[in-house]
Amino acid sequence: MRNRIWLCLILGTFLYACGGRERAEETAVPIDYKDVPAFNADSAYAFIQKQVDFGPRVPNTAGHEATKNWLIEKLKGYKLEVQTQEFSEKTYDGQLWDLTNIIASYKPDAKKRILLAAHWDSRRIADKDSERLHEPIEGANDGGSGVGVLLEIARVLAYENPKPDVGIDFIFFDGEDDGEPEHQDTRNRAREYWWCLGSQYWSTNLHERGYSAYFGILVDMVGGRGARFYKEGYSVRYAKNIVNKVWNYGHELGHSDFFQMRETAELVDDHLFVNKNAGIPMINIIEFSPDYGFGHYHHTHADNMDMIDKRTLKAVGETVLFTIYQE
Ligand code: AHN
Ligand code: ZN
Repeated sequence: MRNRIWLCLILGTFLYACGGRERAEETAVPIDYKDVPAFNADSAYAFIQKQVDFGPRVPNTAGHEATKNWLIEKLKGYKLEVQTQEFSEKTYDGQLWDLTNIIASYKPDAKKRILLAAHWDSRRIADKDSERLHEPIEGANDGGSGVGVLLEIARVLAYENPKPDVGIDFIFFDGEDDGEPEHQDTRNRAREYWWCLGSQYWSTNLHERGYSAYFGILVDMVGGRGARFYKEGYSVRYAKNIVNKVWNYGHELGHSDFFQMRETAELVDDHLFVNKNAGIPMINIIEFSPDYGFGHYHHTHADNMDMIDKRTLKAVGETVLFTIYQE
């Protein structure tokens, strides 16, 4: 990949009024980017397929358990230091769910660290569909894609060169996608947010005392065909400079179709709790349009492999990988 992009800075055009002369001064300033290995979208795609093949990753089910074991083994195979955080939470309908956050560290002794996150559970209902509303979705994009992109980054760190200078912590949050159903008249007020159970737990019970990171990036629904990523509201509120940096990198890499320079609403997602409770500035790369909101597939049975596009995975994966290599 090119490691040098020339930025032409028009330093100034000076008009000399006296004498009527005009002089334009233009200087080309080279910006040295660190070299970055390739992000393999085929590999990320295969990781999504694998998750979908395990079945819905709904807590307290066999598919969830199988996916958990596969994820842990996979991350260990990439020579990461893997820790799990097991806990139980009550759901809005009174079930007790066994949840597991998975933390995998690259260069665990490096001081400067970047946190990369995705949720690995999937939704137990298809409440925005018109049929089979009470059946779990496959969650290829919602759940599968974020994990697929992060696993591919973990593979690159293990097998490709060069290596980044910073340490990286991957966090796979559990229990993200169990917000109350859309069509429901009585709210359970026992807790404020039923979404994001894993990140709510981790952000108030860090896996290591005093853990912090320079910044974090959450990826959620990053594989959809024709996806557009806008600057999400909480990301802008808590980590504006990181949003701008990542979006600018996306453009430099040629992914300006995907990374839209426009803001969208504030979305309750795992990054909110990482920002609020852990005090780590974390942005969210998520498909949510300021015009029509979530994609048509969202929380429906259309969230399957047919709507995953390797071009989207590549745009996001390349941009996130590039970002960590520049630190
Ligand atoms: C809201 O609907 C407010 N947050 C949903 C976050 C989410 C659900 N991400 C994936 N699924
Ligand atoms: Zn969801």
